[in-house]
Amino acid sequence: MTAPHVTDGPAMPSHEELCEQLWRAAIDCDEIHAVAVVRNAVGGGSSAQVVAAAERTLLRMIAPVQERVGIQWAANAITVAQEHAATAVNERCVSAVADLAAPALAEVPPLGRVTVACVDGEWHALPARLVAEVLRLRGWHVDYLGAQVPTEHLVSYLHRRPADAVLLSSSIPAHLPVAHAAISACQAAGVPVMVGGAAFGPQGRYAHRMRAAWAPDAPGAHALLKQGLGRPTADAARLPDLDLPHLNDQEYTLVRQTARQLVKQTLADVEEAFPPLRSYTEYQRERTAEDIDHIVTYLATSVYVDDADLFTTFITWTADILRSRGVPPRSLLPAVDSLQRQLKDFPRTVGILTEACGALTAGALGPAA
Ligand code: B12
Repeated sequence: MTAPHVTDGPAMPSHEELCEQLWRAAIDCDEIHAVAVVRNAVGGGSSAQVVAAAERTLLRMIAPVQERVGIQWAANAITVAQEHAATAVNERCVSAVADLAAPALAEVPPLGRVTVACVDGEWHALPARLVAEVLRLRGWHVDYLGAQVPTEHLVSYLHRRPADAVLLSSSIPAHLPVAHAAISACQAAGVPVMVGGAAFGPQGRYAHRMRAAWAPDAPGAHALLKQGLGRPTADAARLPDLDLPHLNDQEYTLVRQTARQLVKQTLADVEEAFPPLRSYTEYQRERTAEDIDHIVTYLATSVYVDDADLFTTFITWTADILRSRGVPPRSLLPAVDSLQRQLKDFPRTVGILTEACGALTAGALGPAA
């Protein structure tokens, strides 16, 4: 006679199942269930197991769910309100994971003290918060300052509470000039700087040009911190053109200074070339003006870092966003044409616009254009 098959209750859900459960809870705005899911993912065991599971939950569950929120928003599959709600749920999950792991953190002196902050104007605090929590799990004392920290307040904070390094986060490339100013101000205060987040481009391309250390993620940040970043050199207090000599041509300054006029004229030219705009409601017109304002800001940023890819990526992303919202992406071409005419005396800027125009006509406008 064979023994009956015995199971001890339902099997532990797989990592993929837990991610799916968290996604559902986030999108249903169900904070209680979401916290139960991450509690399940962290589980129990030795202190080392809990700490490792907490890091996995932060980086391989909450972060990908948050990225999925972005993809669904971009595809117009969820609303802005749903995106905000899901982010709030994920923020609560990050806190829950940190609380679950806290008792397991060893009572040993910290590896060092770091400050984590978002650059001025940057609202994307969750990426910085994830970095802060993972560094805590790995033994660092972390002062986490959150979203949009004005540079002068960041520097005065660092004077009052010295840190071995400051870690700056930015998700939106349009904040790169501000990030550059923050990097040199912190270095001038004698504090080594590491940066991260999507704003700094593929492989931290822009970070290196701004003389900041860069890591792709929190484990990478931990590894660099352990190696030591090295104190800033005597020439740390510098004007931006020392790092980016092309700024001497003044194209960035002039595009920034005339931005308001550029937006106004571009809006008028788009209206002329794209008749459907004439019957837009006031609300739709305001959104269009906002889009053109973003186009000019990203153009200026692209000129700042002297990289046409930055603007091309932005304009093709905008084309996708417009298409998923039923607005023909071909409405972007008159805007780019108008800017090319208005800025014809600025060779670097015209080059950037020409490359973007090529990318738009080569396919980004899509079959529905
Ligand atoms: C949530 C969210 C918001 C929330 C943020 C709330 C919050 N508390 O964080 C709100 C509603 C405020 C918001 C606003 C906006 N957002 Co938003 N947002 C997002 C979303 C969906 C998630 C961000 C996130 O948490 N990502 C998850 C983390 C885990 O990923 P991560 O950023 O790569 O971070 C990891 C690494 O980069 C690294 N890292 C990050 N920082 C650092 C720092 C250091 C030192 C190191 C070493 C590493 C490191 O470690 C992190 C963890 O692994 C993203 C989509 C996405 N794919 O990210 C869009 C996204 C970033 N937003 C976008 C946009 C356009 C905006 C707005 C301009 C929208 C608008 N029209 O108003 C505004 C801009 C606000 C501003 N001034 O900053 C776009 C940006 C596109 C672009 N071309 O620039 C995205 C990509 C959405 C999309 N799919 O198109 N947003």
